[in-house]
Amino acid sequence: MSKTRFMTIERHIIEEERLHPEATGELSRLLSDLAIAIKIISLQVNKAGLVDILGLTGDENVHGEHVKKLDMYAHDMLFKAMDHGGHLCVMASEEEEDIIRIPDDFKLGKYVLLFDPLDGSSNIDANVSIGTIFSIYKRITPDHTPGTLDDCLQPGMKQVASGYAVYGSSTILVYTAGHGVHGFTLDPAIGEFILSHEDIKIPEKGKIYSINEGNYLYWHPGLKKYIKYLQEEDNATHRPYSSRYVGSMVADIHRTLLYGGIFMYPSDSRSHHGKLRLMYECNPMAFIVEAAGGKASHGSGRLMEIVPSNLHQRTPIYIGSKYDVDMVEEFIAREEKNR
Ligand code: AHM
Ligand code: MG
Repeated sequence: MSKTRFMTIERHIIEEERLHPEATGELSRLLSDLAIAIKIISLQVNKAGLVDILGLTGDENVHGEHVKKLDMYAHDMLFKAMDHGGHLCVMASEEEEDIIRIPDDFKLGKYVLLFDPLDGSSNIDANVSIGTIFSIYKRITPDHTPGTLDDCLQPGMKQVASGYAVYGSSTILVYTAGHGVHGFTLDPAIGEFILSHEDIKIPEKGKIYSINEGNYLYWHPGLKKYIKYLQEEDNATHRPYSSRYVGSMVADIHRTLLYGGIFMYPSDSRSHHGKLRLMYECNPMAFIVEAAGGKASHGSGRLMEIVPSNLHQRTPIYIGSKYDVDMVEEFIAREEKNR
């Protein structure tokens, strides 16, 4: 039997807040509002096949990709759930080119919210897991004024909280406010997120690697050697590793968080900055994985130290168990030296 206490996410957030006597409760209310938006998105994702919501809107997003209806639904839902709480001064979404201002008639708060409303959306039609990712910062511009682009463009290490939901065989919400990573499973019967994974710690080393191997030809030679190394036999280091790649970052990183190992989306000779977005995808995941004792790198340094210059910028990412991320960095560095 699990020793986990029966605890809803709202209660958990309040109990966490009590550990910080200086807290005003604003962040707690913000997180609770997010949990509600995620419940509603989850419901819609589950109904996707039923309500003829699958398919394209016909529009393209700022990255030139086709936007699915559910992406826009999730984007609108998050905006509507978060615009009037009084906790935020500005938002930004992977689905929108510019920052999103808080409407004039609503109170402004001290936090900044960035989100990827529905990550892995190319998987929707095949019923493969997808997810929502969020990232929260404190504003750097003066209180009671509208938030700006500068509030959004902060390095990942300045995050105060981040989280994600995976819409998979069940819906799981994982979040951290910097200390401890906690996972909650949505009980559809009562519509509540219940604590199911308390204080998640990522294994120090794993036995699984996760990368799109179709891009092998274009990889850095150090990365090619690293993957070959993982495929060799060695009992002491539990090689060969297994390969797992869902193609939905949230699902791949959620598995990595629980089982250990490494998830990679590298830069390559065709995509010099990789594919995944620093602000909406990589930083929030890095904040969680580091809080769970893991590591996130851009290949030669800490991912969360990147100083962003653009809301939609991309970055290579190597994330997971510390041992495994150290190892890939070493392979890349060694090959760089020999070049
Ligand atoms: P999206 O934001 O358009 O959904 O794209 C991001 C997704 C990630 O979830 C996933 O890790 C990656 O794209 C997969 O890309 P690829 O198909 O190139 O392997
Ligand atoms: Mg995405």
